[in-house]
Amino acid sequence: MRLYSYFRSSAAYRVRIALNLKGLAYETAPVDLRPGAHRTPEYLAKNPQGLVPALEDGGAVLGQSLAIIEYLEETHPEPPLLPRAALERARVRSMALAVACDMHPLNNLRVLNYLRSPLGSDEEEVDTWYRHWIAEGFRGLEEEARRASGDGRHMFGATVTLADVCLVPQMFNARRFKCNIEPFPLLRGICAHLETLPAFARAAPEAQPDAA
Ligand SMILES: N[C@@H](CCC(=O)N[C@@H](CS)C(=O)NCC(=O)O)C(=O)O
Repeated sequence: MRLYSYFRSSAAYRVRIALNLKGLAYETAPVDLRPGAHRTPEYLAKNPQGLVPALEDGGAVLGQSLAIIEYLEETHPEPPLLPRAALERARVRSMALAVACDMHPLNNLRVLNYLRSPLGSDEEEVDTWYRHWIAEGFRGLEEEARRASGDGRHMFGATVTLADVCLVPQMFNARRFKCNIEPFPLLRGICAHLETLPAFARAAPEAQPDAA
């Protein structure tokens, strides 16, 4: 398998964690977002959505991190990233989607760039925007984790799930943009634990071949 990835992409970071958790070997094909490598005809031929990550498997290329992770879950079910019971699976997906659908898209590079130009926001306004949406999302997730975590070290129950896979990269982004994460002690504690696990540590931005 080949993963089109950018070291600081939190969506790619999710897929790297999932691949590592499932013990799947892959090669990294770096796509540098800074000069716009994701908008070149070569990359768009691979992934017409023009975003990273994309996973190539057996000649097929798939975009969207959660679609990729669900594909890996179906093709490599062990260890499972979703619980067995339907209601529990839905709860884990609900937390994962809060990150992937409600938080991350508002703070994506192209959205921040659009705020700068043509909308004319300065860096302070962009930071305010960024931090607002992190705080809004984490507020709900902190409470959900309080209800669902079984041990204070995982978002749901006492094993790693898709919700954890989505949380850690989002926390990385929050720290990178100096968001106030003090009000979210449970999320911080969960991340502190997860980041010690080899599958998460090897997926971290600073551990990637294109880290710079
Ligand atoms: N919903 C997509 C989001 C993918 C995405 O937005 N990736 C970012 C990096 S984290 C990207 O390629 N951004 C390029 C841009 O905004 O121009 C997923 O989960 O894969």
